[in-house]
Amino acid sequence: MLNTTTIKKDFPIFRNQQDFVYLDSAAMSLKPRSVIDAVEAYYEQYSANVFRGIYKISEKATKIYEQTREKVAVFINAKSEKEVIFLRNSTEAINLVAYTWGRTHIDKKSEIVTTILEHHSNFVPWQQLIIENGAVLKIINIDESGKLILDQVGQIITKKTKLLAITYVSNALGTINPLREIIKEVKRKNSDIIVLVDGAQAVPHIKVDVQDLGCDFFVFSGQKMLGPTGAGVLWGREELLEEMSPFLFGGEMIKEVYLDRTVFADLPHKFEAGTPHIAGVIGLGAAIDYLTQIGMDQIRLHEKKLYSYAQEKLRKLDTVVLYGPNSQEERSGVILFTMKSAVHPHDVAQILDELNICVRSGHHCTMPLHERLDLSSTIRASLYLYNTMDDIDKLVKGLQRVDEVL
Ligand code: C6P
Repeated sequence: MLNTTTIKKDFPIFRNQQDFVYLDSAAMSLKPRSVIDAVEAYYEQYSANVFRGIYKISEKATKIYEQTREKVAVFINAKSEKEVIFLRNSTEAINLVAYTWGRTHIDKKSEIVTTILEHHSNFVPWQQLIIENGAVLKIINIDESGKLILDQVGQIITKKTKLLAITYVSNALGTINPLREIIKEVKRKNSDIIVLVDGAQAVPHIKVDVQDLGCDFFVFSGQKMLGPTGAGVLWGREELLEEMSPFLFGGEMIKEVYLDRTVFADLPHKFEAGTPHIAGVIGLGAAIDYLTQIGMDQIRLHEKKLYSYAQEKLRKLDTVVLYGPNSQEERSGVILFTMKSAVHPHDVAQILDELNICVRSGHHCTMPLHERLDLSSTIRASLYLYNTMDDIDKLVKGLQRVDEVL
């Protein structure tokens, strides 16, 4: 297990919130001192715009902003930092692809394939596109354990399929999709298919290698991986990004502007119109340093052990129903459950909050998945590197309290 006593000391919130059990990192991770310091240093010491000034503090801001791009490229094993685009979050990144690549390549004769596991951010942009242009949206289902029915993958792909939009890790069931195999199979059936991976719940928790996965686009959000809000990433294969038109037009995404035409900037700046979230990106760089120093393999191991422990304790409790795959290898540290007594998840979350335990209740932005599970609402406790077995014990005690109260 990770040394959580030391790790907790790195996160000021644990000093500011007494007896605080944070089990909602899938929604938003906590921030270590080093990330807060990096953001503060930018605002206090060199808060200039990037790429615009030829004075020292602007050059420093540009250098550190661009260094983060290099860090991201190494972190996800991109071929080049030109393939790393800074945007606000995963949602914006998926919309960028839907509006640029999607609206150029997908027409009414096309098919898009996605899965029932998707977060709304990797579902609604494609649904809206097919409503607009008459293309077909096909959905890969899950089995009773919450894993994708892999036989359906090969069957659903046709010559008309243009895109597979798929999550790496489900934010609700915690399922880790065997992406490498899925992508291999999909491309074997139709080598022209473009694969977009929603990595929002993967990058913070497991080692990601975009080249090894064989995908074409990959998105993630800094705020779920110890970084500030408002700084996320779109990674795309260089050839694809090169041929795509810009999403937003304006400052910094241009090379030359004439009265009748504009020559756009080279990658990655072509997709970063306007002043970016400089402090956020710099903070993301510090978050990557922190995660790298701890080690992604160690983080994954820690979460696996915690989930195992939680699974055992919650099963013994016999008042909850757990959802998602059983095996630690096939799932992340997301614990999704309902109470056998049919207490409403919001009531459970409220009672837990009275005990300073933060969990999420509702549909977790996965309404189609909840409909598939025949549930309108669930409770989700999600783990990260600062969580401990003691946190799980407190959750279990909290749920016993729920049973007493309701
Ligand atoms: N899921 C959760 O509590 P943004 O908001 O753009 O940073 O991330 C969107 C998103 C996309 N894909 C997946 C798999 C996600 O889990 C999320 C965000 C949060 O589950 C907030 S709804």
